[in-house]
Amino acid sequence: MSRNFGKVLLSLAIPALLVAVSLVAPANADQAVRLQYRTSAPGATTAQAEPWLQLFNDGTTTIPLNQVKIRYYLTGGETYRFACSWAVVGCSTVTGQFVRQAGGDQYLEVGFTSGSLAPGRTTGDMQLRFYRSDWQTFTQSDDYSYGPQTAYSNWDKVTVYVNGTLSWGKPNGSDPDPTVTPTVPPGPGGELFDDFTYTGSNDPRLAQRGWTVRSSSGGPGVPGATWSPGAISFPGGLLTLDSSTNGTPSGTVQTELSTTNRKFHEGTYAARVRFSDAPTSGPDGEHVVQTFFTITPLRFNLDPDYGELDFEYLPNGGWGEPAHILYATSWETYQGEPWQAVNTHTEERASFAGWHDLVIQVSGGRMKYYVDGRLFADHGDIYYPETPMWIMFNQWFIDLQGETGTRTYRQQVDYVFHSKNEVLSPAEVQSRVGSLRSSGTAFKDTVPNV
Ligand SMILES: [Ca+2]
Ligand SMILES: [Ca+2]
Repeated sequence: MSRNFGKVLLSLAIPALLVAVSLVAPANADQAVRLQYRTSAPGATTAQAEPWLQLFNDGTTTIPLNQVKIRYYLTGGETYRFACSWAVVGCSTVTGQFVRQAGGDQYLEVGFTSGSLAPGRTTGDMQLRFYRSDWQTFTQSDDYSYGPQTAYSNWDKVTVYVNGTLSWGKPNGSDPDPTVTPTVPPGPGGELFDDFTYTGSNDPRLAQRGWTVRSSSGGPGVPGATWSPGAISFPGGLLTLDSSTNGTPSGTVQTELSTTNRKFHEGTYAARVRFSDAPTSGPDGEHVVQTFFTITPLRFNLDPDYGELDFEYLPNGGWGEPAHILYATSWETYQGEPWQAVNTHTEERASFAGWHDLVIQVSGGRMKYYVDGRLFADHGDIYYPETPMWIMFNQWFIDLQGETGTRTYRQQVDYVFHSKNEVLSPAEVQSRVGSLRSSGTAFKDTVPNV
């Protein structure tokens, strides 16, 4: 379905929904919600705002929490990051995003991915916090929703919407009418799509379209190995990485394609990737790593603004694993010497040879990794990326097994897709890519540089 068609359906559906609501559920009597607020950081200026909230259902019907949005209004357009410190309902079900309003202000919109609130019940404590992305102190006393009270009481300067209807509180003046398309929707902020229809790694369109074919030496992989543009090709519109080794470092060729611009942060990442268990030629058994990932530079050891989200397939094991294994790994940071990794991972010991649809959603403090539509990993917390990243594909060798004869491993990628600031399900990604292809689009990049 094209995006325009979807918008038409949405605009038709809203009036019908309003009619239904006004006939069936008058005056919100059945869904009376009430919000209490306190802060645990009451200072007028602070390094971190700490609004604690609890939501009450004073009505007579159960409210699915995924229909609830809580808005906390801020003054000014600074870039903030949201975090959930602790919640009775579980921080993993609590989302937060900042929505820009007309006039230059913004609100934090808190939502829920699951759960429900029965009549007479409360969510209990939700200990939330947010801070400036540069960790500078800021003035919170001018924020509309802020109050200095450190004990819970009803607070109408934080609003609650149920199914898009204002159900508690008084919005800040420039709050968009929730029944109308927002002035600044939290929707897509640009798309990248590449079907990899290039003539070869020396095709000048690669650089024009923001790709770097790696030739510079260095890690990861075997020290002394060559990163070779000549081992990257595009037969039939498939990015093809042919990494090989003759068993010696100087005879080892690794491959990498990276976006040139580091501009990808929150949103949805997707690629259709073909992993392989066996070499296309030569003896098998090398500890090869086949990847789709995002990454930032490490400015210094244990740089907290480092970020990396990996799909890594090891067809022959490695890192102490005896056989094929797929990892999804999310990095807070690391240092090289002595080696210290601050990361979390999910693994599955199975063969993933063949084509797979890989998706990573980055939003609201969570990173969800999907393989062929199945949720493979769900990470968050300190591992959430703080800054924009590059998108990369590479194939490299952890170490060498001492076989003789040259062996070549092949990883292929059919397409890469990213939608900035938009969470798309794997099925929605398929639909979006299908629409791009049916409109004859082989490449598109509307993701702004940052
Ligand atoms: Ca980090
Ligand atoms: Ca393709």
